[in-house]
Amino acid sequence: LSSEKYNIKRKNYGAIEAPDINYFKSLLSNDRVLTEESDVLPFNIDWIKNCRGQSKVVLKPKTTEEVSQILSYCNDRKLAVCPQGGNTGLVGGSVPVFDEIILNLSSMNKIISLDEISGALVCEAGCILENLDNYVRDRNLVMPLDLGAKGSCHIGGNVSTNAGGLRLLRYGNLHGSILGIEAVKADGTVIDCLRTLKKDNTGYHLKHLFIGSEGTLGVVTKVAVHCPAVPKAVSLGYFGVNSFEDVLELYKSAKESLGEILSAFEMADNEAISSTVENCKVSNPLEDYPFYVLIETSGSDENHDDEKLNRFLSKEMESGKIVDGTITSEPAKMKNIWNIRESIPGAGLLDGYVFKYDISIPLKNYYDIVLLLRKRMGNKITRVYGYGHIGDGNIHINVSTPEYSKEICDMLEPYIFEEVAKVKGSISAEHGVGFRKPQFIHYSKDETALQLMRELKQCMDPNGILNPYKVLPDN
Ligand code: FAD
Ligand code: 2HG
Ligand code: ZN
Repeated sequence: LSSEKYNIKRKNYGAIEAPDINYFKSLLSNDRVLTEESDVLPFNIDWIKNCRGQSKVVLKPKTTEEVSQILSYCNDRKLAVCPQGGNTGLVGGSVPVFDEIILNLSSMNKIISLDEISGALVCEAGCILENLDNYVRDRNLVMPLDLGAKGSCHIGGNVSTNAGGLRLLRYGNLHGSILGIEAVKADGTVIDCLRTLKKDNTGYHLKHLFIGSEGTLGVVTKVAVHCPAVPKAVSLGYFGVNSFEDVLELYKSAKESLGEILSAFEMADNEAISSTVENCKVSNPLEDYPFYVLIETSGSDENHDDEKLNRFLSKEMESGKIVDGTITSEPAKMKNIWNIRESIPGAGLLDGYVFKYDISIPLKNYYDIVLLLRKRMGNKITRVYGYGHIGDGNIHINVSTPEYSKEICDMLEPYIFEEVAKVKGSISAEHGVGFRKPQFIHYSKDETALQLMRELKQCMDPNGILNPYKVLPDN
């Protein structure tokens, strides 16, 4: 698929020429300037194969200084740039639309320091989340976020999208966990906000500008993250539930009964799990139920935590809200259960094509859109299913089809966003706006807020070279 289907025009940026490539080669070693079509291709295509750019060059800087020099040069030449981390983003933000230069951060992957007492980790933006988690776990700490893409996504990408994930319920969002950021502005200026302090009210909280701005305000080059202590006792419950009302009741009850040890509360409907079992060849330890709930506890006292979880289970089996289930503290078994949950995003791709929606919605309306869509789409699509982070009021709705179809897309959009706007939800809870959603951002953002966003963009990147066509709608 190409960006042509969106019917947008290339803006008036410079076009890459041979002297530009020579300049980049003089700055970086030859192997960090990719220009062969086959080498560049994977960097042009996003994870869900929805967006495909036509970039001719990938640059892989190793240092902040190199990023600064590249941006300063691009800004002078008015060459557009697409910052890219692990390219796992789900809204087309990480790949170019036309011929933007791909600035891939994967070679900036060094860990700089870890304060084992405070838990402050400082590293380069291109570190892979899972590598960081393994590193800090060896030192009795954990990363404060976890997501299915952990094996590929970068911490810089996580920060730039303000990624949520599976344990936001426990650790909060990245605005709380990111202690400091170093970023490079479009003109090459290095902004040094790389402190490791928990508290710092000296003026405007500039680091937050880079959290969730999806590469449109600057390139994140280093981050300082607060890592909590590794929980000594972790248990996972995986339950079959008969109705969505029961899922909500269970959430309320879990908060009351499990309190401070509750670390994840996820749900998936029957079709989310059955399509994953079918397409990804994973096995489901439970029979068929309308809904599945995954509850994780993380605490410091195994006996105390187990007792709490078992008490919760007995109570809710008696009440009938949990119909069937399994609880385990064995790492291998917990991994298998998480693997079912984390495989859901990829399952729809194996049906052919998948339309993905990521919405925040009041819990009482949480599942309504799935039902509305099933009715609306009938047998025009392969399946519609809902799953996600109940604890954060964030549902993912995936609609799979044999292949991309404009007709189906037009039936889904803006319909879904209109439904979300009716209940004052968000049309993008945790994945961002990227290339896929700027034209719909107004369903969740007021014009005054959009105007301030434009002013900020103008101030930080007056030539508009950073990730054009993304996040901000055209006027
Ligand atoms: P990319 O995809 O490369 O880029 C994402 C955006 O950030 C782009 O706009 C890009 O321009 C910008 N960017 C990247 N790096 C930088 C940088 N250093 N400086 C400036 N801008 C930059 N997301 C969630 O929130 N929660 C989930 O639970 C979750 N689960 C996922 C599961 C799977 C299987 C997959 C494929 C994706 C999932 N995602 C999830 C989405 C995605 O993984 C996250 O958005 C992730 O944070 C993106 O990181 P990345 O390094 O791959 O960034
Ligand atoms: C998840 O929670 C991710 O698994 C991905 O945010 C959701 O692919 C999706 O729709
Ligand atoms: Zn998610």
